[in-house]
Amino acid sequence: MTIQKIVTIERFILENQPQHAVGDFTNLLYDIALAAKLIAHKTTRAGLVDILGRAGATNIQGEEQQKLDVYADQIIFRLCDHTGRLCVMASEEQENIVEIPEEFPKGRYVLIYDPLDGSSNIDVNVSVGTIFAIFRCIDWDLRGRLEDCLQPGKDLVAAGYILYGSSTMMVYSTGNGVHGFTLDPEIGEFLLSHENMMMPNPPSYYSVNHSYFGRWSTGVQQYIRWLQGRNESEIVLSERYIGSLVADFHRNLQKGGVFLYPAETRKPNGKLRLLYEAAPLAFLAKQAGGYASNGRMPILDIQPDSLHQRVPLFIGNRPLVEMAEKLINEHDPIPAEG
Ligand code: AFP
Repeated sequence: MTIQKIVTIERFILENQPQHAVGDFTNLLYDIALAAKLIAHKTTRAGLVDILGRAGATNIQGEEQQKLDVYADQIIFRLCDHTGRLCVMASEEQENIVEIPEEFPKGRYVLIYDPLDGSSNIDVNVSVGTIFAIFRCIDWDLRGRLEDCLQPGKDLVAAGYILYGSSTMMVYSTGNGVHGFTLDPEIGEFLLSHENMMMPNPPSYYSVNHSYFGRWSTGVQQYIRWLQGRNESEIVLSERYIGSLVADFHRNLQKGGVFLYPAETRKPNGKLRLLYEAAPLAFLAKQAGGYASNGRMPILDIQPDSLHQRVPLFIGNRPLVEMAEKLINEHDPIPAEG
């Protein structure tokens, strides 16, 4: 009988930390793993809110119940503000950058996070996720500024997500492959379950919200027809769409495919955020052999100009994403500047 090695996330991070990583970076990943456990503990109890009290209602102790996305936001902030590892944070839940309080030391890294993406799915017991991205602080002598957060995805030093699904999983990359860990709730540890994840070929799925079909550009409509195996393509893909980005991305990472949230007439830049969603997942896709584009250029090359900037997203197996670029370039006029 072969005995499989059991590797905890702590051990894996320590043994695989990149050359450039200092202790702070390794510990920052531990902090995120701990936040993931605390958030998972709450999300798995979310179905009990009707019995135990709704968000916004008052619980037995007279305390206000928090919404889960607010809770997740505060957990990450409170775990990371005082450690001396960060110079600044930015959260999808907050309008402006989240400064490190003056009383705490300043660190070398920038943490960008979407604390609970897809939170409208929680009420119906569908998977949600946390997405995170780590940059280096631009000027180590200064306290963190907006400029530290507005870096292109190609400068990321790490990115990942936590999926709160039938199991809780943490998937991350420090630029040396994509690795997945499953939380064993009995012992409270993330254990290595998916080492070196690569998008398989041939791919299996395409994922999109079809209800916007009439509001997409001609190029995107042509692309959808191509994905469906029409227009003489030889593609054989099934459609799967959850409407929870982390879950949709995670499925396609394991089964191969493409996820798209294009621009449409009512959302000229799409819905998803460049810094909190698109760039970190683009970093992971690249590490897994895939590719992400806004339909014209790589997501990782886009220089953000504001914290909550939105971007059209095409992400998955490279040939599938490149076909989107081709059809968009052939059929759609280049949007005017400004
Ligand atoms: P919520 O956080 O409002 O649930 O939005 C989730 C999300 O940002 C992303 O996770 C999904 O991929 C996308 O929106 C789904 O949007 P549509 O409902 O327009 O398809």
